[in-house]
Amino acid sequence: MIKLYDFKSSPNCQRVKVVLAEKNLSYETVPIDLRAQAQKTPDYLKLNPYGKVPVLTDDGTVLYESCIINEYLDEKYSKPPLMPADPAKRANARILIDYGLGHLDGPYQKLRMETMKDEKEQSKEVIAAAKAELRKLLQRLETELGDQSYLLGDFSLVDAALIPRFTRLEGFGVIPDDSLPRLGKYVERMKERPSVKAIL
Ligand SMILES: N[C@@H](CCC(=O)N[C@@H](CS)C(=O)NCC(=O)O)C(=O)O
Repeated sequence: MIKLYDFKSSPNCQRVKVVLAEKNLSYETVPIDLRAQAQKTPDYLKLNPYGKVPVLTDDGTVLYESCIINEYLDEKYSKPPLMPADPAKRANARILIDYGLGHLDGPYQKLRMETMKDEKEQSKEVIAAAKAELRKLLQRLETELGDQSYLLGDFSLVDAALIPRFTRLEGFGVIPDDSLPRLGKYVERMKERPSVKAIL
């Protein structure tokens, strides 16, 4: 039986839940209350020494790091496949995930931290600059999408990895934007998928 140690609103848990749903896998959820620091208890640290969610266990296999968990699920439960068969295309998929999560992270965290401040203390300039930088970086994904429905053509681990970030970018008002028309429609399309609806 698969178990997911989960915090409901965590984007890192959400991307794993999207893949579990896309593969129609049943699993048990173990709620971990991050506000109560349940991720830092000695027992939890035995599962994930980083002290973070998610953790996924599967018949004695214990895994952490959401994108690594998703690759494991795709390799072990291969239907439907969520990565291309071709090694070069697989590598490109990983580049897109790294781009969307890693490369965008600087301005994304800047925006997040600034908007978490008291409204009076927020800098409009910092917020506007972070949004502009994010929109500039998102052009790469706008181009990658082209006329396709999903980032690799068919739904893949790339879409699952990035959707929690896109929904947050939407929450911050970065998207939709006139400069990113395809991405805007893509996020709407993604939100119609049952696996994504379930995490919203
Ligand atoms: N790279 C990790 C990041 C995991 C992560 O940062 N999880 C957050 C929740 S979204 C967490 O557990 N934060 C609590 C903490 O750091 O103490 C992954 O992809 O799984």
